[in-house]
Amino acid sequence: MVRREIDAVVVGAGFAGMYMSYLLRKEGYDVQGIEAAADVGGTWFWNRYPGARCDIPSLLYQYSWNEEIRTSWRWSEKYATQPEILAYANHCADLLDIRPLYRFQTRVTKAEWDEAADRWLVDTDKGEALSARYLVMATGALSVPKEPDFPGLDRFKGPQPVTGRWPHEGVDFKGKRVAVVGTGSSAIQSLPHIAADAAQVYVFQRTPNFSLPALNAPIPDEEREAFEAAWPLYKQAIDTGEPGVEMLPEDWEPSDEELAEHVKVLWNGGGLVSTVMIPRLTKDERINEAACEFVRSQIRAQVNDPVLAEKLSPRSFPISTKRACVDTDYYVTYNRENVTLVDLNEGAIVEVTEKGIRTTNAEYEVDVIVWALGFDAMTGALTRVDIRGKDGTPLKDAWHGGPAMWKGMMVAGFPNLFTITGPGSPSVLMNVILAGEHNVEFIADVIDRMREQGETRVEVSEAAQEAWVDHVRREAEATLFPRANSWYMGANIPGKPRVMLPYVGIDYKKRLNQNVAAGFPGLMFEG
Ligand code: N01
Repeated sequence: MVRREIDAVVVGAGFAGMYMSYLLRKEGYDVQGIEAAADVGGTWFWNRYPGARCDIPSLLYQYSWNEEIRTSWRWSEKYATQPEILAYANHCADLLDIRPLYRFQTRVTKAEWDEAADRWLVDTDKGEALSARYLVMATGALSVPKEPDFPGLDRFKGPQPVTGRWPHEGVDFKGKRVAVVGTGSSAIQSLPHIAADAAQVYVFQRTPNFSLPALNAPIPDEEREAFEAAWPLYKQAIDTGEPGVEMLPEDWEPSDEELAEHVKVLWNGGGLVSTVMIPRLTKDERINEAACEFVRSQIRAQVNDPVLAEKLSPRSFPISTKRACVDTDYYVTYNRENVTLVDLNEGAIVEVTEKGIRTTNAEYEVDVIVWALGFDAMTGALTRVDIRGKDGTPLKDAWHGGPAMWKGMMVAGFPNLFTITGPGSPSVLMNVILAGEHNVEFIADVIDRMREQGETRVEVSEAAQEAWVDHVRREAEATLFPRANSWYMGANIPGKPRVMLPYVGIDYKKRLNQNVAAGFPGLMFEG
């Protein structure tokens, strides 16, 4: 087979993949991008369910590295909708002239390390065979939806859209009876929209979630101007890893009254800020429980029926150990006559029938079933490609006991393979566009150094990887995160090793900068 020889394959055309491809081309490398979707956007290409929005303020949820893009784009609302973010991704792709680098509607099926040539042999489902010095997986942390696996799925006659892979033509809920299964962010954002159209909605809930009000609104001009004035300082904070805003000290020891007041003030500002601005929220039980109880009191204040309010109130995990949701009108939607909560703790789903969903208690007849079951997060997109490292070892086998990797970017035994926002990096715990930038720039630094030194191969040492995995584990164990059955812990996918996937430390970018400055300790270069 004749393989096209190039410098790098970049898989994925989300924000991280586009930046990686752009940077490599700019530095003179021959890059081939590969993307399963028909166009750019990554998660924002697929998640088109009604109500899909970002939970990071839009002024912050954008590339920080390109002034032309930043100054030529104007976000309309505090939290951008999926169509607006997708339009932004297209705007970036146009300005960066990125599309010629990509093959769209193409998947990498296999990537095998060629030990003799120091190259990756990459195959696609369109029959293309490539030989690349570097393979960069910019495949996203939340890109492989968890599929429903209930018996009888095929019997149901109506549509069964999955939130993470929403039909482009949309779904018509007008006058329909609808089942929404799951109560994570995707369900919480879509329910008010579905309920406004549908005749009847049944929400199937296994575990209630904490949701915070978005308080979304158009961005006032003064706020835009203030942001613009503060931008140089934000940018500096992004690049150095310093906090961009003033925080209370980590050893803050408030009285119960001070704590309650602080939580209330933050809640009134809306969004995830209510959680990130509370020191030790995910470390200190007293502080965490105060925040939990405050949110529960707000659920009681919004939901008319006290029994229903209690069912919607999380009690089984500390707040923020599962990602808190950000909503518009989620809880008050339960006051509508056409919305019914089906508590799966009172009767689990047994099967999907021709007419709907049957639990141990009843059959719910519906016209549409919306599956909002989440994702095989952080590892799913990597392990579903047949990636084979030295000695033909499959990545899946190397990760049998959990994803061992260095700083979420490199795996021992897999030379010249890079991942972006992978396990062991902050990834989904921070603004993921910026997390991607941090990884892309580090990877570009490694590749540039290799060109300068005439090297053909880089691999992380077993010792450096072990030390990092151990550090990530110890940091997580000092928090309340392991108490939740969350996708952070891999607990939402049966059989997945229970490991805290993202890195909870707040020093990641500083550590990357130090590693570059010190000449990449832990990495072994050859060639
Ligand atoms: O998924 P989830 P998501 N039977 O995993 C339930 C990001 N995101 O797509 O908790 C019955 O949170 C499951 O129940 P349980 C964001 O980072 C961001 O909503 O396992 N129920 C849960 O209720 C988010 O955290 C935005 O008991 C089953 C739900 O399905 C992440 O994506 C918007 C079940 C899954 O919730 C994932 O959110 C949307 C079963 N067999 C998503 N299996 C923004 O705002 C699963 N469930 C940017």
